[in-house]
Amino acid sequence: LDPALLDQIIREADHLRKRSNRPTGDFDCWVERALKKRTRAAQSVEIDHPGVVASVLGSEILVESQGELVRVAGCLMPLVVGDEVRVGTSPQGPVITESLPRRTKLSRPDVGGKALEKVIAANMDMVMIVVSFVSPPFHPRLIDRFLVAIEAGGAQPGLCINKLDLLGDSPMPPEIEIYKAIGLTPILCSTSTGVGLETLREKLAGKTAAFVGHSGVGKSSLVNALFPELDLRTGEVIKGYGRGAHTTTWSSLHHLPLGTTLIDTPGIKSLGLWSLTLPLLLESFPELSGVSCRFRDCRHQNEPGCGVKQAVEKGDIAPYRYDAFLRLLGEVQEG
Ligand SMILES: Nc1nc2c(ncn2[C@@H]2O[C@H](COP(=O)(O)OP(=O)(O)OP(=O)(O)O)[C@@H](O)[C@H]2O)c(=O)[nH]1
Ligand SMILES: [Mg+2]
Ligand SMILES: [Zn+2]
Repeated sequence: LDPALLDQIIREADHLRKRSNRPTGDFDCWVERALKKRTRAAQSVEIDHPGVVASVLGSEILVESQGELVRVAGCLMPLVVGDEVRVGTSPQGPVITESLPRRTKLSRPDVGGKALEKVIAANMDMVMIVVSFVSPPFHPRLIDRFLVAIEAGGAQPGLCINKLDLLGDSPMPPEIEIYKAIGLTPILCSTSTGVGLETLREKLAGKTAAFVGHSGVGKSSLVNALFPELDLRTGEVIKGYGRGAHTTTWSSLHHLPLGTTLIDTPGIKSLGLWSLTLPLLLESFPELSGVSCRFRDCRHQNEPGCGVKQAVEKGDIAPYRYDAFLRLLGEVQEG
């Protein structure tokens, strides 16, 4: 018998004894009872199957398993949409028997307690940052923040700019070329006219992708456009404010034909960065980390002769992105 398992059984036996009204008798008897309890527990869930968490509503979890949605009540595991689990049937109903390690995740600090990590979704190959033209207005600053959070969680970033129909004859914002230059070519699209949707579909083919961004940019509309049978709820942008009405209130996962899986998420007001370090920040700015600077551990901030600052002055690094870097540098957790 494995010594760790033996230890565990002894602990369980001791626990049974302490909880009993008559904690007397030979300890062996309590070990025997603990073993019997284990056997019963093992019998009550005979088979479990792989599944993926499709939505989480408090302790109620919807798991997609074997092509069906299974409702698991009273689950105490800290699961998020996209988590891979095993689900089985106990006499009390469906239970999650195991949650598997996450391959990737997207996190932010918990709004309630900043020292806690809040995982938005797990196991996606790509996180599609969605922004819009005009309504809500184009907010490129959020893109830089998402790029850091996505890099930290191990998924690939994508950028989708929706509501192209609203741009009219106005010129393209200059930031679009800047993101192209760092390899994040935006997909310009409109769910109203259908432009760009085929490109988006191709980009996501066979992948698991989460749609993230401000409220009202059209995340749910895009998921609906890619898979019309879904009919997710969408909501008007509040007139005069240029903001969405926070229509989607929980994340949900959907399997599309041809092996694509999409995760719709609620719109966020702002994105805090979870455990931001200087190395992570630099990895999120490939155009900065690619420049050689003669100082080791340089913050590329005020150091005289810094290679990055020289590259900005020569025009090799977009001042807009360098400015974004400096803003985020102020949020780096020291030590
Ligand atoms: N003009 C225009 N309107 C769009 C487009 N895509 C979506 N909308 C509208 O924008 C509004 C918001 O769309 P949603 O899909 O609910 O936005 P969301 O990002 O899911 O918002 P939250 O769920 O609140 O985070 C709705 O009124 C949509 O009809 C588009 O390409 N062009
Ligand atoms: Mg939505
Ligand atoms: Zn430097």
